[in-house]
Amino acid sequence: MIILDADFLKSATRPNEYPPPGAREVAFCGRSNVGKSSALNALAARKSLARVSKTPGRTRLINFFDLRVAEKTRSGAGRVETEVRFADLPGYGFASGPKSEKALWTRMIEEYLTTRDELKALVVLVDGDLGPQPSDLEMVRWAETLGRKVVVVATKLDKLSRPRRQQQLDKISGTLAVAQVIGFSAKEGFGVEELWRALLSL
Ligand SMILES: Nc1nc2c(ncn2[C@@H]2O[C@H](COP(=O)(O)OP(=O)(O)OP(=O)(O)O)[C@@H](O)[C@H]2O)c(=O)[nH]1
Ligand SMILES: [Mg+2]
Repeated sequence: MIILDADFLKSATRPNEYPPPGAREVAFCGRSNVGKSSALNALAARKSLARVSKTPGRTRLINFFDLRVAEKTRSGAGRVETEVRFADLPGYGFASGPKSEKALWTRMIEEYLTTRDELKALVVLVDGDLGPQPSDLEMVRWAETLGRKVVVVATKLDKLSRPRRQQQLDKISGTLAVAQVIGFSAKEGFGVEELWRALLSL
């Protein structure tokens, strides 16, 4: 994948602040600190397009990014350009912080996922080191109930030994009952092409 452009568009909390309809949207969701913003940066081939932090709860608003990418055609002679918009969501399951703030975050995410017409697919990121959590299962089932397409990604796989990686991918796909889980590392950069392919084939 060739990244032609990757730009921050705007931040939003409520529907009236969402950007007007543009390219089809892909939202990144998952528990706090799972690596949503890092995965977005890896796909965009930009180090710090979205803000990354060791402290969970870094992303507090819905951040929209516009990307323009190019793929070689099968023959290799030409290339196809595609525009896609990414929405980096705040994480769920953030344990500390005031209750009122947590309720606000939950509402922000729920409102976006239930009402946004432009949303074409949801990337649900699961911590590949930690393994699947009840909140991950809840998110996948809920997205399916909404009729949203889901792509499950296991992050931070660089932290596991090679033999453990496949075991963990199998465990995640089994627990979440999904056919495919993409093994990913923003740190080492693997899984990026596979995730792009999954997103563009939807
Ligand atoms: N080893 C390793 N660390 C990672 C990877 N991806 C993210 N991290 C680290 O995990 C921490 C959280 O990353 P973020 O991308 O900010 O996570 P997030 O899901 O956007 O977090 P919130 O916005 O707080 O919900 C940071 O310290 C990252 O450097 C990865 O693939 N491998
Ligand atoms: Mg983030």
